[in-house]
Parts: sequence; C-alpha cells; structure tokens
Amino acid sequence: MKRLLCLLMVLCCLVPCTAMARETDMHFNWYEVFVYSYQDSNGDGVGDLPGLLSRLDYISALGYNGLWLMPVMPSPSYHKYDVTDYRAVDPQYGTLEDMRALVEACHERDMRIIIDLPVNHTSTGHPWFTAACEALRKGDEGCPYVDYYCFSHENGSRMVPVSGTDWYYEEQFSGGNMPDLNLNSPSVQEEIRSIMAFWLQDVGADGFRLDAVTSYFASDTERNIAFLSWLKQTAEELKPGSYLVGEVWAGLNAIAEYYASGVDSFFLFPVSQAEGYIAAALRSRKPAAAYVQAIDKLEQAIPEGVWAPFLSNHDTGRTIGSLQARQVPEKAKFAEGLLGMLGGNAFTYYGEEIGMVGSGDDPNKRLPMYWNDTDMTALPPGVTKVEYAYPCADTQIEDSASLLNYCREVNLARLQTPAIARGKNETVFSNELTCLMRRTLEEDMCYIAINCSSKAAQTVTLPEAGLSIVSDLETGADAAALSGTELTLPPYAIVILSSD
Ligand SMILES: [Ca+2]
Ligand SMILES: [Ca+2]
Repeated sequence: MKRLLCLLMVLCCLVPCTAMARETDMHFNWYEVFVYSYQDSNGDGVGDLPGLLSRLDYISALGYNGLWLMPVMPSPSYHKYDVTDYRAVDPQYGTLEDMRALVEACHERDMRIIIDLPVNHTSTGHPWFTAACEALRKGDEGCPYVDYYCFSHENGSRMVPVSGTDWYYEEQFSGGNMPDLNLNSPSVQEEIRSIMAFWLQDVGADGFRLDAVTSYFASDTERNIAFLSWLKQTAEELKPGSYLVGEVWAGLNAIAEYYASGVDSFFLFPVSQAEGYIAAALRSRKPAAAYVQAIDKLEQAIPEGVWAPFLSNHDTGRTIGSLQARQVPEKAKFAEGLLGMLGGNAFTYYGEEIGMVGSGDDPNKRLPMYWNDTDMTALPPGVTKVEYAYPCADTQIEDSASLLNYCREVNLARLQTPAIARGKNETVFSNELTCLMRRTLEEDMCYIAINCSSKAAQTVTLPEAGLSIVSDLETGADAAALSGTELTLPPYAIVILSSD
C-alpha cells in the first residue's frame, strides 16, 4: 500500500510537470549553426563542437535559447547532408563525448538543442548502400539492404545506374551520391526509430530538423504527411516534448497542409528572402498594411501549430543582400524586429545578427562566422566570393547601436513577454505606415505598436489608458514617447506595451 501511495505521489508530481513543460517549451528563439564555419578549437581551421561550446555564452547572451545544428554525423561532404553513419559525430567536428558535453552545456543554460536529421537519402558511402550494391552485383536480390533503397530495373529522370548491374537507384537530389532511402521498408523505419532513440535518449538532444520532407515520397504529399505523423509519434514516445521542425520549401498553402502531420513546425519560406513577406513589406509603399496582411495570411493558413518564420538559412541568400541593406543598417535591424513580432518560433541563421553577406553558390552562404579579423575558420570548399559588409561580432558587441545588440533586444523582448510569440493575435488598427496589434496569452496581454516609416516619426492612439512601455525596439537614436494614450514612435520603431 505504501509503495502504491509513493508511486501515485510520484505520478501526480510528474504528470503536471510534463504537461506544463510541453505547453510552455515550444516557443523559442532558435539559432541555426553551420558547425564547420562557426568556431575552430584545435587549429585545423574547421569549426567543431568544442569550438561551438566555447561560443555558447555568446549565443545565450543574445537571447537565443534554441540551437539547431546542421548535420553533425559522419559524411564525405563539407555540408554533411549525405550521411555515412547515423549514430556518430563526424571526426572533423569532434566526438560523441563532445556532442554530449554540448548538449549538457545547452541544458545548463536553459537552451534546447536540435540536430538536422536527413533521412530522405544517405551517402553512397553509407555501408547500407555499398552492401546493397555489392549484393546486386552478385545477383543476391534477397540481401536485406537491397530493400533499404529504391532500386528498379526501370530508368528515369531521377534514376542512377548501379555500375556492373542492370539496376538503377532513385536519387531526388542530383549528383549521384545521395541515394534515396526506401522509407516504406519496415527495416528502414526500424533503423530511423533507433537513430532517433540514440539522439534523443542516449545523447539527449531535444528534437530534430527534418530535411527535405517533400522528397520522402516524391510528389506524394499524403504519404509524406503520414510518414511525418509517424516520426512525430515516434519522437513523442521516445522523448515527450521533443520539437520537430520540417523543411517544406514551397508556398504557404503547401506548407500549411503539412501541419496535419502533427509535426510541431514547418519553416515559413514565404516569409524569407528577397521576395518574402518581410522584404516585400519593406519595399511596399504601404509597409504596415502589407505586414498586417502577411500575419492575416499566416493565421488563415496555419491557425494551429507553431509557426517557424525566418529571413534566411544555409540555402538562401543572406538578409542584408535581399533587403539591399548594406548601407542601411536600420533596415536590417527593423527586418529582424518584424520577424520577431510575427509570432511563433523565429529562426536566425548564424551571422545574420551581425549582418553577414552571402549569395550565389551555396558555400558563399556558409562563410566563416566573422568574430574578428584573426579568429575565424577556414573557408568551406567552393567559396567564390568572400566579403563582410558590417563590423565583426567583437566590435558589434561593444556598440549598443549595433545590429547585434538590436537582435538581442528583440530576443529579450520575446522572452520577457511570451504573448509576443505565443499569444492570439488581433489587429487593433493598421494604416499605410503604422499598425497596432494586441496579443493575448491566457491572462497576459500586450500591444505591439509599429512604425514602418523609414523617415518620419508617427503617433498612434492606444485603445486604453494605463499602458506602459515594456520594450522599446529602436533602430535609430530616438526613443518612443508615451503621453496618456498618445504613443509617438520614431522611424522604423517597434514598441511593446502592457498594462502593468
Ligand atoms: Ca577544428
Ligand atoms: Ca525519397
């Protein structure tokens, strides 16, 4: 009886904690890191996990409390999206012990850490693939690894011949070295389950970024969604509260459809890059109206589920290029502010906080993090253009008016006022240049006032008295002023107000 009581007490303590953790932990300020280009610790010029660990305080101090690492598993490529071993760390980056130390250090700082999980395809160097091809060459079609890939006798646009045989394998990403896995295979599913268990339970990661999910079953959204549901259920069983975010590089409606899978988030590509909602709003003659319309569109398309907006990532041009903001740091700042105020989980690619430059060939978008002029990693292979338009991180840290410190203020505002990211949105009013939104999260409420004019201060009238400014996100020298219900905002300004 005593034992039963003890068990019941333990259960009673556990259940609400878990439920609460799940409810509150889904909204983070995420920071995407390409380990290769971040920080080297052993002098070989390649960024690594101990190097990243040594920069964790930098990331945490900027208010990022979630870390997404691009693939860390062994791979012959510099970007490591073609994996040869799903249960190890690439020796260029360190060891599993380094990874465990990094995870622990993140958790000590109340940061979550997720890793890239590319399971649409492996490397041609993966032992599964070499064993399968070897078996086909011997005519041993019953080899279990043959079932791991999509082999066929039929040639086609995404088929690559297996040398020495009359077989072809499916490959959705061109190049011949990334064979697609057969995700229908129960054995492959069991492998994936075990890989997830390894990273979530053994290493302690908090979830995954799911690469290339629309290629799982090419042109078959329904099956992709079903497979993603299985991934989400599996993650939930292995580690309740795990966070999954998927890559669906498509329009808003296509992205919205994938939320039916139960995967927590999908990246909002329509918000990002030069043609995305934020850059388009900044170019518009009615920027505030355009911004509010963008939020309306997102709400209509994705009423449930956690949004994952971003401005750039490792596959896109960097933001100050897409905004043409090289000479206009206030515009770069304001874009980060607008991103942070959308709601959901804002994702920031490393180096965006200091306005790094990069476009064109992929390696150009993955340049060494610009800490200062001496402490940088070597260039990733294939870089054709290197330039840094804004001052280095060390300089920007010391400058209270820097883009870096602005990003920090946006992140801290989001942490201080959870309703910004998680609250239900209501537009109180909007005109061409200004807008006012109310966000409500249970008993908490805040207002977000925005002046999208690049040149002139604007005054807005608040709908209630007794509000005070809790965050004043200014891109220039002037501060906002509140007099009664009249709020005056300088150009490109965002102000958060609450009633106490
Ligand atoms: Ca290194
Ligand atoms: Ca596939």
